[in-house]
Amino acid sequence: MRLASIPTLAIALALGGCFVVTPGHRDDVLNNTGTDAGTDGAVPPGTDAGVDGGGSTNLLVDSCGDSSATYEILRDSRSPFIVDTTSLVNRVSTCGTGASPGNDGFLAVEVTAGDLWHFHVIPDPATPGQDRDPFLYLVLASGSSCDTRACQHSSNSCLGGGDEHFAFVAPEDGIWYLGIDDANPGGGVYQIEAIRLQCGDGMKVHGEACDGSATCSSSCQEILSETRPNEVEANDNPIEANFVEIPSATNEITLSGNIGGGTCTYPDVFDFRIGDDNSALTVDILKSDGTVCDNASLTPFNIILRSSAGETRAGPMTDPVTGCAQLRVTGLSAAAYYVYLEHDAPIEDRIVPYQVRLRVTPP
Ligand SMILES: [Ca+2]
Ligand SMILES: [Ca+2]
Ligand SMILES: [Ca+2]
Repeated sequence: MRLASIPTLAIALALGGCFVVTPGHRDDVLNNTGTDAGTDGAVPPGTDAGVDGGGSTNLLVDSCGDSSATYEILRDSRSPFIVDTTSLVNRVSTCGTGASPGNDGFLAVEVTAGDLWHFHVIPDPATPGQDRDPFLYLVLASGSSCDTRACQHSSNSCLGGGDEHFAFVAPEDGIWYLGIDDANPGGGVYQIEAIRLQCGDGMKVHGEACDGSATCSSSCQEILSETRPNEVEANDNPIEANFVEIPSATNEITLSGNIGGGTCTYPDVFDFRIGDDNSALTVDILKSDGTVCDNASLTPFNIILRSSAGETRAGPMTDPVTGCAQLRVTGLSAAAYYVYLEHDAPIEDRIVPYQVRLRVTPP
Protein backbone atom coordinates (compact mmCIF):
# COMPACT_ATOMS: atom_id res chain seq x y z
CA MET A 1 0.00 0.00 0.00
CA ARG A 2 1.54 3.26 -1.04
CA LEU A 3 -0.56 6.22 -0.15
CA ALA A 4 0.64 9.75 -0.13
CA SER A 5 -1.93 12.29 0.84
CA ILE A 6 -2.95 14.08 3.98
CA PRO A 7 -6.37 12.43 4.01
CA THR A 8 -4.63 9.10 3.76
CA LEU A 9 -2.67 9.92 6.83
CA ALA A 10 -5.85 10.86 8.54
CA ILE A 11 -7.40 7.50 7.98
CA ALA A 12 -4.45 5.55 9.14
CA LEU A 13 -4.03 7.63 12.21
CA ALA A 14 -7.53 8.26 13.26
CA LEU A 15 -8.46 4.66 12.86
CA GLY A 16 -5.19 2.96 13.40
CA GLY A 17 -5.37 2.60 17.10
CA CYS A 18 -4.62 -0.46 19.03
CA PHE A 19 -5.44 -3.98 18.10
CA VAL A 20 -5.68 -7.23 19.93
CA VAL A 21 -2.28 -8.14 21.23
CA THR A 22 -1.61 -11.82 21.09
CA PRO A 23 0.42 -13.48 23.82
CA GLY A 24 3.18 -13.79 21.25
CA HIS A 25 3.33 -10.07 20.77
CA ARG A 26 3.51 -9.48 24.47
CA ASP A 27 6.26 -12.03 25.00
CA ASP A 28 8.32 -10.35 22.35
CA VAL A 29 8.23 -7.19 24.37
CA LEU A 30 8.74 -8.63 27.81
CA ASN A 31 11.68 -10.69 26.73
CA ASN A 32 13.44 -7.48 25.87
CA THR A 33 12.61 -5.57 29.00
CA GLY A 34 15.31 -3.19 29.98
CA THR A 35 17.54 -3.83 27.05
CA ASP A 36 18.26 -1.56 24.21
CA ALA A 37 17.05 -2.36 20.77
CA GLY A 38 20.03 -1.19 18.87
CA THR A 39 21.93 -3.51 16.65
CA ASP A 40 25.15 -2.35 18.18
CA GLY A 41 24.58 -4.08 21.50
CA ALA A 42 23.11 -3.45 24.88
CA VAL A 43 23.26 -0.15 26.68
CA PRO A 44 21.32 0.99 29.73
CA PRO A 45 17.57 1.39 29.44
CA GLY A 46 16.43 4.80 28.34
CA THR A 47 19.55 5.49 26.45
CA ASP A 48 20.24 5.02 22.85
CA ALA A 49 22.29 2.29 21.40
CA GLY A 50 22.06 3.97 18.09
CA VAL A 51 23.07 2.18 14.98
CA ASP A 52 25.08 5.30 14.36
CA GLY A 53 27.33 4.54 17.30
CA GLY A 54 26.46 7.90 18.76
CA GLY A 55 26.45 6.76 22.35
CA SER A 56 23.92 7.51 25.03
CA THR A 57 21.61 9.97 23.34
CA ASN A 58 18.04 10.17 24.56
CA LEU A 59 15.32 8.85 22.35
CA LEU A 60 12.66 10.89 24.07
CA VAL A 61 12.76 14.69 24.02
CA ASP A 62 10.94 16.87 26.54
CA SER A 63 9.79 19.47 24.03
CA CYS A 64 9.25 18.51 20.44
CA GLY A 65 11.35 20.45 18.00
CA ASP A 66 13.73 21.65 20.77
CA SER A 67 16.86 22.45 18.79
CA SER A 68 18.98 22.68 21.95
CA ALA A 69 18.18 19.13 23.00
CA THR A 70 20.20 16.14 21.94
CA TYR A 71 18.14 13.20 20.94
CA GLU A 72 18.10 10.51 18.35
CA ILE A 73 15.72 10.56 15.42
CA LEU A 74 14.31 7.16 14.56
CA ARG A 75 14.64 6.19 10.93
CA ASP A 76 14.03 2.47 11.11
CA SER A 77 12.53 -0.20 13.31
CA ARG A 78 13.66 -0.39 16.89
CA SER A 79 12.91 -3.32 19.15
CA PRO A 80 11.60 -2.53 22.62
CA PHE A 81 13.24 0.23 24.60
CA ILE A 82 12.35 2.00 27.81
CA VAL A 83 11.42 5.65 28.19
CA ASP A 84 10.72 7.58 31.38
CA THR A 85 8.50 10.67 31.46
CA THR A 86 8.53 11.22 35.23
CA SER A 87 10.93 14.18 34.99
CA LEU A 88 9.12 15.75 32.03
CA VAL A 89 6.18 18.16 32.09
CA ASN A 90 2.59 18.15 30.90
CA ARG A 91 2.45 20.02 27.61
CA VAL A 92 -0.65 18.62 25.94
CA SER A 93 -3.73 18.27 28.14
CA THR A 94 -6.23 17.41 25.45
CA CYS A 95 -5.88 16.02 21.98
CA GLY A 96 -8.85 15.00 19.94
CA THR A 97 -11.65 14.04 22.25
CA GLY A 98 -9.52 12.76 25.09
CA ALA A 99 -7.97 14.32 28.18
CA SER A 100 -4.25 13.73 28.52
CA PRO A 101 -3.06 15.36 31.77
CA GLY A 102 0.05 13.16 31.95
CA ASN A 103 3.58 14.34 31.26
CA ASP A 104 4.54 14.42 27.59
CA GLY A 105 7.64 13.05 25.92
CA PHE A 106 8.30 13.12 22.20
CA LEU A 107 9.78 10.50 19.96
CA ALA A 108 11.14 11.90 16.70
CA VAL A 109 10.62 9.80 13.58
CA GLU A 110 11.96 10.76 10.18
CA VAL A 111 9.80 9.26 7.47
CA THR A 112 9.74 8.88 3.73
CA ALA A 113 6.42 9.35 1.97
CA GLY A 114 4.55 6.08 1.85
CA ASP A 115 6.31 4.53 4.85
CA LEU A 116 4.09 2.49 7.13
CA TRP A 117 4.95 2.78 10.82
CA HIS A 118 3.54 1.03 13.83
CA PHE A 119 4.23 1.93 17.46
CA HIS A 120 3.41 -0.25 20.41
CA VAL A 121 3.48 1.34 23.86
CA ILE A 122 2.84 -0.31 27.23
CA PRO A 123 3.45 0.76 30.82
CA ASP A 124 6.69 -0.92 31.84
CA PRO A 125 5.71 -4.09 33.73
CA ALA A 126 9.05 -4.03 35.53
CA THR A 127 8.12 -0.74 37.20
CA PRO A 128 5.66 -1.68 39.98
CA GLY A 129 2.91 0.55 41.33
CA GLN A 130 2.42 2.63 38.22
CA ASP A 131 -1.02 4.05 37.55
CA ARG A 132 -0.52 4.52 33.85
CA ASP A 133 -2.95 4.75 30.94
CA PRO A 134 -0.91 5.46 27.79
CA PHE A 135 -2.23 8.09 25.41
CA LEU A 136 -0.53 8.70 22.04
CA TYR A 137 -0.75 11.41 19.41
CA LEU A 138 1.27 12.81 16.55
CA VAL A 139 2.74 16.24 15.85
CA LEU A 140 4.37 17.27 12.57
CA ALA A 141 7.54 19.31 12.84
CA SER A 142 7.63 22.24 10.46
CA GLY A 143 11.25 23.12 9.99
CA SER A 144 12.64 23.46 13.49
CA SER A 145 9.31 24.35 15.06
CA CYS A 146 6.81 21.96 16.46
CA ASP A 147 3.43 23.20 17.62
CA THR A 148 1.83 20.80 20.07
CA ARG A 149 -1.47 22.62 19.70
CA ALA A 150 -1.60 20.93 16.32
CA CYS A 151 -1.51 17.48 17.80
CA GLN A 152 -3.41 15.01 15.68
CA HIS A 153 -5.07 11.69 15.75
CA SER A 154 -4.81 10.77 19.37
CA SER A 155 -5.07 7.14 20.34
CA ASN A 156 -6.35 5.99 23.69
CA SER A 157 -8.28 2.93 22.65
CA CYS A 158 -7.72 0.95 25.81
CA LEU A 159 -8.67 1.71 29.38
CA GLY A 160 -6.20 1.56 32.23
CA GLY A 161 -2.82 0.00 31.78
CA GLY A 162 -3.56 -1.67 28.47
CA ASP A 163 -1.26 -1.46 25.49
CA GLU A 164 -1.70 1.32 22.99
CA HIS A 165 -0.87 1.02 19.34
CA PHE A 166 -0.40 3.69 16.75
CA ALA A 167 -0.22 2.99 13.02
CA PHE A 168 0.30 5.55 10.31
CA VAL A 169 1.08 6.04 6.68
CA ALA A 170 3.58 8.82 6.05
CA PRO A 171 2.03 11.37 3.70
CA GLU A 172 5.26 13.14 2.87
CA ASP A 173 8.93 13.14 3.73
CA GLY A 174 9.62 14.78 7.07
CA ILE A 175 9.96 14.50 10.82
CA TRP A 176 6.98 13.62 12.95
CA TYR A 177 6.88 13.47 16.73
CA LEU A 178 4.95 10.76 18.47
CA GLY A 179 3.67 12.20 21.73
CA ILE A 180 3.95 9.74 24.61
CA ASP A 181 1.30 11.01 26.99
CA ASP A 182 -1.02 9.59 29.63
CA ALA A 183 -4.67 9.83 30.58
CA ASN A 184 -3.57 10.00 34.23
CA PRO A 185 -1.57 12.93 35.66
CA GLY A 186 2.17 12.62 36.16
CA GLY A 187 4.80 10.62 34.39
CA GLY A 188 5.70 7.00 34.04
CA VAL A 189 7.96 4.39 32.56
CA TYR A 190 6.91 2.82 29.29
CA GLN A 191 8.18 0.27 26.84
CA ILE A 192 8.07 1.33 23.23
CA GLU A 193 8.47 -0.76 20.15
CA ALA A 194 8.84 1.09 16.84
CA ILE A 195 8.31 -0.80 13.61
CA ARG A 196 8.75 0.41 10.07
CA LEU A 197 6.65 -2.07 8.14
CA GLN A 198 8.03 -3.54 4.95
CA CYS A 199 5.26 -5.28 3.12
CA GLY A 200 6.55 -7.73 0.56
CA ASP A 201 9.75 -8.82 2.22
CA GLY A 202 8.12 -12.11 3.17
CA MET A 203 8.54 -11.47 6.88
CA LYS A 204 5.46 -10.74 8.95
CA VAL A 205 6.22 -8.36 11.77
CA HIS A 206 4.10 -6.86 14.54
CA GLY A 207 1.77 -4.37 12.86
CA GLU A 208 1.47 -6.38 9.66
CA ALA A 209 -1.47 -8.74 9.19
CA CYS A 210 0.56 -11.09 7.03
CA ASP A 211 3.36 -11.06 4.50
CA GLY A 212 3.84 -13.58 1.76
CA SER A 213 1.48 -16.33 2.88
CA ALA A 214 -1.03 -17.97 0.52
CA THR A 215 -3.96 -16.03 1.98
CA CYS A 216 -2.12 -12.70 2.05
CA SER A 217 -2.77 -9.89 -0.43
CA SER A 218 -0.04 -7.86 -2.10
CA SER A 219 -0.83 -5.16 0.46
CA CYS A 220 -0.20 -7.56 3.34
CA GLN A 221 -3.85 -7.99 4.24
CA GLU A 222 -5.52 -11.30 5.01
CA ILE A 223 -7.89 -12.16 2.15
CA LEU A 224 -11.45 -13.18 3.01
CA SER A 225 -13.69 -14.79 0.42
CA GLU A 226 -16.78 -16.96 0.06
CA THR A 227 -14.70 -19.97 1.03
CA ARG A 228 -12.82 -18.14 3.79
CA PRO A 229 -15.47 -15.94 5.40
CA ASN A 230 -14.19 -15.67 8.98
CA GLU A 231 -12.41 -12.51 10.04
CA VAL A 232 -8.72 -12.81 10.81
CA GLU A 233 -7.59 -10.67 13.73
CA ALA A 234 -5.84 -8.35 14.26
CA ASN A 235 -7.93 -6.34 11.79
CA ASP A 236 -8.57 -3.11 13.63
CA ASN A 237 -6.94 -0.53 11.37
CA PRO A 238 -6.76 0.14 7.61
CA ILE A 239 -3.26 -1.26 7.29
CA GLU A 240 -4.22 -4.57 8.89
CA ALA A 241 -7.79 -4.67 7.60
CA ASN A 242 -9.11 -7.92 6.15
CA PHE A 243 -9.35 -7.67 2.36
CA VAL A 244 -12.74 -8.95 1.21
CA GLU A 245 -13.23 -10.49 -2.22
CA ILE A 246 -16.91 -9.99 -3.07
CA PRO A 247 -17.93 -12.69 -5.57
CA SER A 248 -18.80 -11.10 -8.91
CA ALA A 249 -21.50 -13.70 -9.58
CA THR A 250 -23.62 -12.70 -6.60
CA ASN A 251 -22.17 -9.32 -5.57
CA GLU A 252 -22.61 -10.24 -1.95
CA ILE A 253 -20.75 -11.98 0.82
CA THR A 254 -21.46 -12.86 4.44
CA LEU A 255 -18.55 -12.68 6.86
CA SER A 256 -18.39 -13.71 10.48
CA GLY A 257 -16.41 -12.40 13.39
CA ASN A 258 -16.34 -11.31 17.00
CA ILE A 259 -16.12 -7.93 18.63
CA GLY A 260 -15.80 -6.77 22.23
CA GLY A 261 -14.83 -8.77 25.28
CA GLY A 262 -12.21 -6.46 26.70
CA THR A 263 -11.29 -3.01 27.91
CA CYS A 264 -10.42 -1.67 24.46
CA THR A 265 -12.53 -0.23 21.66
CA TYR A 266 -10.98 -2.20 18.84
CA PRO A 267 -13.00 -2.01 15.63
CA ASP A 268 -13.12 -4.69 12.96
CA VAL A 269 -12.11 -3.28 9.58
CA PHE A 270 -12.93 -4.77 6.17
CA ASP A 271 -11.38 -3.44 2.95
CA PHE A 272 -13.17 -4.08 -0.34
CA ARG A 273 -13.57 -2.73 -3.86
CA ILE A 274 -16.61 -1.49 -5.73
CA GLY A 275 -16.13 -1.97 -9.45
CA ASP A 276 -18.82 0.22 -11.02
CA ASP A 277 -19.70 3.86 -10.58
CA ASN A 278 -23.12 4.59 -9.11
CA SER A 279 -23.34 1.33 -7.18
CA ALA A 280 -25.39 0.81 -4.06
CA LEU A 281 -24.20 -0.92 -0.91
CA THR A 282 -26.17 -2.48 1.90
CA VAL A 283 -24.62 -3.88 5.03
CA ASP A 284 -26.69 -5.95 7.44
CA ILE A 285 -26.01 -7.96 10.54
CA LEU A 286 -27.54 -11.43 10.30
CA LYS A 287 -28.78 -13.75 13.00
CA SER A 288 -27.36 -17.24 13.26
CA ASP A 289 -30.22 -18.56 11.11
CA GLY A 290 -29.24 -16.21 8.30
CA THR A 291 -32.13 -13.78 8.69
CA VAL A 292 -31.54 -10.07 9.23
CA CYS A 293 -31.02 -8.73 12.75
CA ASP A 294 -34.30 -7.96 14.50
CA ASN A 295 -33.07 -6.92 17.94
CA ALA A 296 -30.72 -4.04 18.63
CA SER A 297 -28.98 -6.01 21.37
CA LEU A 298 -27.34 -8.03 18.60
CA THR A 299 -25.51 -4.94 17.36
CA PRO A 300 -23.85 -3.10 20.26
CA PHE A 301 -21.64 -1.40 17.66
CA ASN A 302 -21.97 0.90 14.67
CA ILE A 303 -21.35 0.23 10.98
CA ILE A 304 -19.39 2.98 9.24
CA LEU A 305 -18.34 3.21 5.58
CA ARG A 306 -15.13 5.11 4.91
CA SER A 307 -13.26 5.93 1.73
CA SER A 308 -9.63 5.03 1.23
CA ALA A 309 -8.88 8.65 2.10
CA GLY A 310 -10.42 8.17 5.52
CA GLU A 311 -13.57 10.20 4.96
CA THR A 312 -16.77 8.87 6.46
CA ARG A 313 -19.09 8.11 3.55
CA ALA A 314 -22.02 6.68 5.48
CA GLY A 315 -23.13 5.64 8.92
CA PRO A 316 -23.84 5.11 11.61
CA MET A 317 -27.41 4.09 10.73
CA THR A 318 -29.98 1.94 12.44
CA ASP A 319 -33.09 0.22 11.21
CA PRO A 320 -35.97 2.46 12.34
CA VAL A 321 -38.04 -0.50 13.49
CA THR A 322 -35.56 -2.95 15.01
CA GLY A 323 -32.82 -0.55 16.07
CA CYS A 324 -30.21 -2.87 14.54
CA ALA A 325 -27.10 -1.27 13.06
CA GLN A 326 -27.20 -1.32 9.28
CA LEU A 327 -25.97 0.63 6.27
CA ARG A 328 -27.80 1.80 3.12
CA VAL A 329 -25.78 3.79 0.60
CA THR A 330 -26.35 4.66 -3.04
CA GLY A 331 -24.32 6.46 -5.67
CA LEU A 332 -20.94 5.04 -4.73
CA SER A 333 -18.10 5.49 -7.20
CA ALA A 334 -15.89 2.64 -8.31
CA ALA A 335 -13.18 2.71 -5.64
CA ALA A 336 -11.73 1.09 -2.54
CA TYR A 337 -13.78 1.33 0.66
CA TYR A 338 -13.59 0.25 4.26
CA VAL A 339 -16.44 -1.03 6.40
CA TYR A 340 -15.81 -0.51 10.11
CA LEU A 341 -17.65 -2.21 12.92
CA GLU A 342 -16.88 0.05 15.85
CA HIS A 343 -18.09 0.87 19.32
CA ASP A 344 -17.71 4.02 21.37
CA ALA A 345 -17.02 2.35 24.71
CA PRO A 346 -15.42 -0.99 25.49
CA ILE A 347 -17.74 -4.01 25.49
CA GLU A 348 -16.19 -5.53 28.57
CA ASP A 349 -18.73 -8.08 29.69
CA ARG A 350 -18.97 -10.28 26.60
CA ILE A 351 -17.61 -11.18 23.22
CA VAL A 352 -20.24 -10.41 20.59
CA PRO A 353 -20.29 -12.81 17.65
CA TYR A 354 -21.73 -11.47 14.43
CA GLN A 355 -22.40 -12.25 10.80
CA VAL A 356 -22.19 -9.26 8.51
CA ARG A 357 -23.52 -9.29 4.95
CA LEU A 358 -22.13 -6.90 2.35
CA ARG A 359 -24.30 -6.59 -0.75
CA VAL A 360 -23.30 -4.45 -3.73
CA THR A 361 -25.89 -3.49 -6.34
CA PRO A 362 -24.29 -2.30 -9.57
CA PRO A 363 -26.14 0.35 -11.61
CA1 LIG B 1 -0.12 15.55 28.61
CA1 LIG C 1 7.18 -7.61 6.16
CA1 LIG D 1 -12.97 -8.93 15.59
